[in-house]
Amino acid sequence: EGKSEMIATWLKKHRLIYTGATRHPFILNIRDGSIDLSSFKRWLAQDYIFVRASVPFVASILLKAWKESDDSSDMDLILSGMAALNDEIAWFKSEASKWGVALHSVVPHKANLDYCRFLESVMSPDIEYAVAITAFWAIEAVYQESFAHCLEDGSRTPEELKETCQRWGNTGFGQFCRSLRNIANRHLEKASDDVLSKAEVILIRVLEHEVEFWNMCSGEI
Ligand code: HMH
Repeated sequence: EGKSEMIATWLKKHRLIYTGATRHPFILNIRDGSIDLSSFKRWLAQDYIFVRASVPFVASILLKAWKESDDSSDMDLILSGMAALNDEIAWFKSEASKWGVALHSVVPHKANLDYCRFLESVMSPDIEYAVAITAFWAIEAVYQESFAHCLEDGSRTPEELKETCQRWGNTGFGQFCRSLRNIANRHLEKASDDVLSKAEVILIRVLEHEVEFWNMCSGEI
């Protein structure tokens, strides 16, 4: 089995769950304009909590890159990801006030708590860089593919949601995800079979958590 494009191999193998995460009804409902605004507000509030939890997660990847990577440009890319999180947190605050969502009183739902706990487990120093960067790529790629789909020709995304879709669906973010994927592939190429199987499991876990996260936002709770 070739190791040169592990991510492509895994995406083929786990196509169903990947499509489940990137073409979830929540996203399809944004795309066809039928999204219930209370679902969108629930997503906004819950994702703010998740994005805040992503800061130490990305910081842990930066630390692993500094210790384990042979290429200093890895750190530049991860640092730009951290800077984007800073921007994103400010965006969530202004978007929430626009929609009348009170971020300080948001209670995280179970799927969100589970996902944040998973992020924390990947922060452990025991998790190899190749495994953690695979998780980081998958987390970002799901949002990129999902929201870009809402902006494609033929989509009927409501005007007031287009800015949200642009945040993750823009071409610059697409390039960022491709660069992360290249880094992941490069490190997976030289990884042991043991690390490879851990990375594959992490990838599936991310996709499952993403589906649960969308489910939580679509639900009536
Ligand atoms: C749940 N997954 C979730 N939220 C996000 N903001 C991203 C991925 C992308 O950063």
